[in-house]
Amino acid sequence: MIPKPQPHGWGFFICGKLSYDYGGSERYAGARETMEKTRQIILPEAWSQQRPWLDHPEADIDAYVASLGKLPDYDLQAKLHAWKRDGIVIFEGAVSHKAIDAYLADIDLLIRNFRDYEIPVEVKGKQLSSREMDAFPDDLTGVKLNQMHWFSKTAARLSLTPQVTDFLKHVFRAPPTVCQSLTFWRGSEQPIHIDYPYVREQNPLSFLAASWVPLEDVHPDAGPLGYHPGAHNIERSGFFDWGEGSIIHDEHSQRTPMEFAQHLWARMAAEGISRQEFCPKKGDVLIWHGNMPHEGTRVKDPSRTRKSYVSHYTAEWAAPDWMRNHDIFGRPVGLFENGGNSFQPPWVDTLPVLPSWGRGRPLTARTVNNLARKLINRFR
Ligand SMILES: O=C(O)CCC(=O)C(=O)O
Repeated sequence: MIPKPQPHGWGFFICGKLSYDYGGSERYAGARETMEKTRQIILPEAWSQQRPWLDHPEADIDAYVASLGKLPDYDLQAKLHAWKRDGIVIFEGAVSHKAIDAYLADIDLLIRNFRDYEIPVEVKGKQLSSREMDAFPDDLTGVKLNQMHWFSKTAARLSLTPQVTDFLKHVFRAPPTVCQSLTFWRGSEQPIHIDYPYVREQNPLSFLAASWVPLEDVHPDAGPLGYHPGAHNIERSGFFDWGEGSIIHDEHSQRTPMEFAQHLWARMAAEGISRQEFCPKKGDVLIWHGNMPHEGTRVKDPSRTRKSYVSHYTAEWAAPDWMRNHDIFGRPVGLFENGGNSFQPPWVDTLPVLPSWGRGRPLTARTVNNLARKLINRFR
């Protein structure tokens, strides 16, 4: 008898970040094994020694751009200078409304049929699988959908917006690979933080960036994204010691995310760096550096939504092995377009995905095995 798959608590996503509290399911043994291996103290040198080229003071952007044969359809040179100076770039009107609407339709479908899926959802801080939920809150307050790029092709497509993948290719000097995604319906009011202590599966740690795509025009009272231009420079943000000198957060950390926020507030004040708010139009996209302090600002008008989709990326070669997945013909599993990668990791092979991925599932060792077991069971 094949045991019926049990919905997973997806406990290993805390605040939408990968954490070590992964729950006990055998189905995610691969994820668990990898994460145990990565349980370690990471010292500031790990950040400083191997950084993307633009983070080196002597990075010569003009020479780099001059060395390129073909230039993209935007001002790459100006954008790279802005990245180096501010740690933020904005592309206006870069995301197609059609692509956004297709993703909103997928979210709508998920919300109407959430028990058909095992999507990691956070509701008011509680981590759940969509299958175990009683209902979504009516106004979707406090709802965050995690890793939708695994389950929805339209989400993966938003992660791989052409100008974003192209720009990140120059930042990393390698194809960007999505390592995490978060979908918010309303302002998150998340205190100021930097991503790498939490999004830390990439090696080296410093090969990290994120894109923030509004799924609608963002009103200033809806709790826009806040960021601190120039604070991505490690000299200005400083390192935060989570305990024993480690710069990453895990279940052994002796200090809390709120202490981290206090450290960052103090650093921003000492450096005289003020906060800017991003109130974009649908179709704009903001990309931030992996060391950029950012936050969800206060929602002044709780009746307003602030639908947004965030992707975190690393360089192709820096992505952890557990993320990579190939079918029995050796083809990568996921969405690979515009020079970027969005893998569906192996444990998603046997989970239900939204129809936007198409009907068939990839023929991986896992799906073939699963099929064979189902057939044997049927004729037994
Ligand atoms: O959109 C927000 O409010 C915050 C997003 C965020 O902090 C993140 O994705 O790291």
